[in-house]
Amino acid sequence: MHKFEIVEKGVDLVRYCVSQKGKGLWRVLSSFLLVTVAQGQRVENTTLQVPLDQDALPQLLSETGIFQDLETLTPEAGILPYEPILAFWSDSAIKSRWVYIPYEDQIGFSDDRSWSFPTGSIWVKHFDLELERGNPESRIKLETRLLVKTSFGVYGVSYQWNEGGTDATLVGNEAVPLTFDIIDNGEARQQLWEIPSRADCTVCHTFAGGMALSFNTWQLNHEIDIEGQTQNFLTYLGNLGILDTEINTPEILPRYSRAGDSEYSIDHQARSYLAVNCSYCHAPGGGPESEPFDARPYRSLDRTRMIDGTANLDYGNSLVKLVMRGSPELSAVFLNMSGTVGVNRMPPLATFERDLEGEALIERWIQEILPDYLSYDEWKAQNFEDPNSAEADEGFDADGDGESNELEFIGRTNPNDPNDRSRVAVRSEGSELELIYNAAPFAEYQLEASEDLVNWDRLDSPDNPVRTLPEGETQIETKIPAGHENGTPQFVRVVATER
Ligand SMILES: [Ca+2]
Ligand SMILES: [Ca+2]
Repeated sequence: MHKFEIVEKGVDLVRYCVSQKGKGLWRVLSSFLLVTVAQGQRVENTTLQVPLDQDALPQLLSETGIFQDLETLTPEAGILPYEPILAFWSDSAIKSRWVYIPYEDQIGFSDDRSWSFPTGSIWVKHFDLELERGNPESRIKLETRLLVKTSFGVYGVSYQWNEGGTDATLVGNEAVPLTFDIIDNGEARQQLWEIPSRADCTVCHTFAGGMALSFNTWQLNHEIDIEGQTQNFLTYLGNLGILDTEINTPEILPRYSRAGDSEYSIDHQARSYLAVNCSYCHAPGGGPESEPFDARPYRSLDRTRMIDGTANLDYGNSLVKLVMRGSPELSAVFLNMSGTVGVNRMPPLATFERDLEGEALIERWIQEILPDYLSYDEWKAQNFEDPNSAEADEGFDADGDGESNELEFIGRTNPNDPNDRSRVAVRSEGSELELIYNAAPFAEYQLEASEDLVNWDRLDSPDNPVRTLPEGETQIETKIPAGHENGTPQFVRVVATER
């Protein structure tokens, strides 16, 4: 029999600490974290002819030394294929990607912010188009773009493929508009495409956006097939020494979700979509239209300033806000995506075709999910007679139940009722311990561990991913890895973060 003691703490965001008394001690063991990894070694590249000075670029893709076989797009040594979790919308084009980080240089890793890249890093993105949607036989090679990290920023260029698909030629400074006859859903129509100008590349590939937009923890924290083995791409990069740190427990790091990924809330899916498709501009310093909102994924919804935010374009209706809860038809963020009401479809570059799946996700988020959203100010106005009193402050515990008002806000409990607060139930089965807690729709949850109740770190276990409330649920269940160790008690708490 295991015996548990629940220790309640009144510190901000410390919900419950669970310690086991007696012999068996819950712990986090690196031996649980054994993962199969490809025994890949970093290989030096000796073929690349991609200079830091874009004026000295070779005229043909075949001369860049990126691919050893242009037909199959097999890269040269030291150039790694990769895939993001959530691809930026590119008008149904099929994209393939590779990265090169200069040998012996490393990426400066960050859990949830932009990474820093060594000068000479190269990202290669290749675009195919199916002239008949859904028919792989109709695939043609369109263009192959390079993004090169220079000492002071990045430059972007493109190589346009010839009709035979045998080689591609460097495109000049100007954009190249193209038109294709395609068959979409059995109907013949035309699809516009534009090879971006060099200046266009750096409109989106900004410092604020992290330069290489899809090369970060959020996008790469997933399992992909590498050299015939399935493994986490972050772990792989860490093991190769391409990252400046090893990633042994990628599960605890953030990641984006795709539309329809039921392990994540609709809110998480929608925020992922907006982060990928909007935040490279819609973030401070992100570009000419960076204001009025900030779509970066780690911002709480309140701090994105989307809810009831003033839209640059209100479609002639003063009721239109950036996001109007419950009303997609009054939400500029949604209207701008579809472009059916005006001509101002977003994003303004690199797309001529609507993303119907993305639109459906954002529409549903605004219509069905956001009506339940409250900012802290709105919540305290509903819960306190005088919302401006010190008693209504985030840090205050108005009902003395050990939870700050902020915590009650995140958990949607009553800040004036000491009997209403977040609860964590503990269930043990065999050697497993499970925490069950009520979760709120606009929060993320993750476990932290401590040996002294003072210093807390994320519980370093594959069982501890960032959790959001799954659709149709009210509770989250999280396992704690169990074991017997050196006699040091392991305390665990659930941390709720506003999203
Ligand atoms: Ca309280
Ligand atoms: Ca309470």
